[in-house]
Amino acid sequence: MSNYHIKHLEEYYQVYRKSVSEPENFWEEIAEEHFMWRKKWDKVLSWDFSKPEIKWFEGAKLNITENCIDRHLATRGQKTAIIFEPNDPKEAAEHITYNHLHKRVNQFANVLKSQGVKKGDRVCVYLPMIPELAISVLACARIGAIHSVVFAGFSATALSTRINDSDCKIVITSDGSYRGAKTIDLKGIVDEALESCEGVASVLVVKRIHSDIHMESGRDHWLQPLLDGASTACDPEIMDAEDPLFILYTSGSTGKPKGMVHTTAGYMVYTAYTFKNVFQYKENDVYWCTADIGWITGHSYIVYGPLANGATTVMFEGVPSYPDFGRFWEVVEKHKVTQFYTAPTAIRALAKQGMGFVEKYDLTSLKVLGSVGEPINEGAWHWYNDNIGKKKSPIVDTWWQTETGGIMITPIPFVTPTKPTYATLPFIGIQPTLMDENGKEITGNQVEGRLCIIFPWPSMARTIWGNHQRYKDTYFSAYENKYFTGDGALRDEVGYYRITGRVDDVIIVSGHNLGTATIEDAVNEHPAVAESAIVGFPHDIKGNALYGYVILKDTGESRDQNNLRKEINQIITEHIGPIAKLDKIQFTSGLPKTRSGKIMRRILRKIAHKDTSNLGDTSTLLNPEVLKDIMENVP
Ligand code: 6R9
Repeated sequence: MSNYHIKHLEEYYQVYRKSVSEPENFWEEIAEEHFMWRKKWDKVLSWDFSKPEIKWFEGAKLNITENCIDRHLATRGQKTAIIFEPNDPKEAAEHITYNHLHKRVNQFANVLKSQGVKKGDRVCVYLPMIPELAISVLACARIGAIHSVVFAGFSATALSTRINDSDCKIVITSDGSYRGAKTIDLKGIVDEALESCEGVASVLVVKRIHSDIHMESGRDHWLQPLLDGASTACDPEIMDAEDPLFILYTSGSTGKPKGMVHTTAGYMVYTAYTFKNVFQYKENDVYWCTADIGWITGHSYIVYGPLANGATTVMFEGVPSYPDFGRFWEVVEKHKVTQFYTAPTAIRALAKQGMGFVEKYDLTSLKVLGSVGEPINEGAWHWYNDNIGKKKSPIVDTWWQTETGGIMITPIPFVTPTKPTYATLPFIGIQPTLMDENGKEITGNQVEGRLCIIFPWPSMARTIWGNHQRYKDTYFSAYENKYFTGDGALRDEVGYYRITGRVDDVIIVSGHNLGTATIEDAVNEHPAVAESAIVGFPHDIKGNALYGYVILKDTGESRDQNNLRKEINQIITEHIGPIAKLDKIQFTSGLPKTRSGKIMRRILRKIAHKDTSNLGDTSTLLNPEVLKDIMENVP
């Protein structure tokens, strides 16, 4: 029996039992046999959820890029590590071997060093899905700098907030990006962001779209000439197991994004191990995850997990709809993709286009299909299973979070029998539980509650950058000695989990986490707005869309509501990005509030869901009269 590669259900249960009854021994064996260490650990695990403090493999020394690149060179040097598929299908794909990757990462690492970047410094990466994105991330890890990748769809304000929060000293960007038929002026966004970032001394610019951009002298440098002059050798910085590897921001219930901090050894071990099993990865497979490296899915399952296994991972620059809705399937055929991992929102959008775009392509290479980012509805699950997987490629509905670093609840393909809309069973080493609203654990099956995890796993985030108290308050204070996920879930009669969605003020739109508070802050910036409340409502393709209730300032003059709607969405685009635009905006005279002044979102949500037959308890409302006004004026 191999604990590293699980091949049938009995083995899963056996390994699972071991992983929870003797977790230290279990993870020690995995770490020992499958990774390269400069020095082994003194202690496998120490933890205290009340502080909270979690340490895995303390005392160990390693560099994650040695595990993701160097150790493969002897046997897989000529093997393709990354296939880059450009936005435009007419542009040739690029195959980067492990040998090449090694050289390019080292050169980039040397460029970073020449710019004064040292171990522990924060580096902001704001790039489209081009090879330099993966390479810059690995180059940071090579020299022990902490990368903070900001998704290149975020606005200048969102970018500057993130740069300043973690004091990045350097930004890596490009002259622009391709997105379907459009180009985006990324460098212009960086320039605007840097007007409010004093700590950034240099900007490295990748040439991608060859546009004529402003280069600030003394600050901005074209990357290529620097790379050309850099050595292809760079000794890896030897890191402690618990040294931070990266910061990645995620939305929270209050306005400011949370910089989740992931550390080195545990993250490496868990992402590699989950990748191997959840995708049943075999040596000559071609694995494709359609996420952007700007999100955790891209960090763990485009870069680190696949490369730690010596896999071939596809990086796709484009969008599913360009040049037409067959693009994903064309890429599957072209590169003979074996594992395909995407989000329900993409599946729904493609399903809507009909089978014409699917039937044109040969999808017989596919073995495993994955889903991530939001609950997958039954219709999308079946469409994916019937038409893409042809009922022979199991769907792994993988539940996890930026905070968890790796996949937590998931079927193992060909091992766990799947069930539509269910993420099924906890992965090896993961101990979930359901809690009720009064803090009591819900035992037994066929129950529903709030999803918590009762024991540490290697890839959990260790803190929020610069705000450990917020880490504790957000994740470890709702239930004593438990990590609270923010999600609701039900457990069926055989113990399978189904994630029902967020139970806090985070809304998942097209698989992206958006905090209502951040959007409200943006809306309130409009000079005519007095107050606002944002809730989610169901949407065919996006899963959820955003509904804004807006109170206007009483200025005595009348204003064109459609113009106001446009202006409000424009402000949201500037502050956060187009993904946070409101689908519906209702102007109202008031918002339902409790006596303590809290907006009763539960009621606003029901109205947005057009479910007004029973609004629940409204007796604690300070101003019940506003409900009538709101319900009568639903747009
Ligand atoms: C990996 C990722 C995390 C939130 C999470 C949950 C939702 C993710 C899901 C899912 C149902 C799944 N979520 N996967 N809900 N089924 N398979 O998406 O991380 O961006 O931090 O989002 O996404 O609500 O709490 P992140």
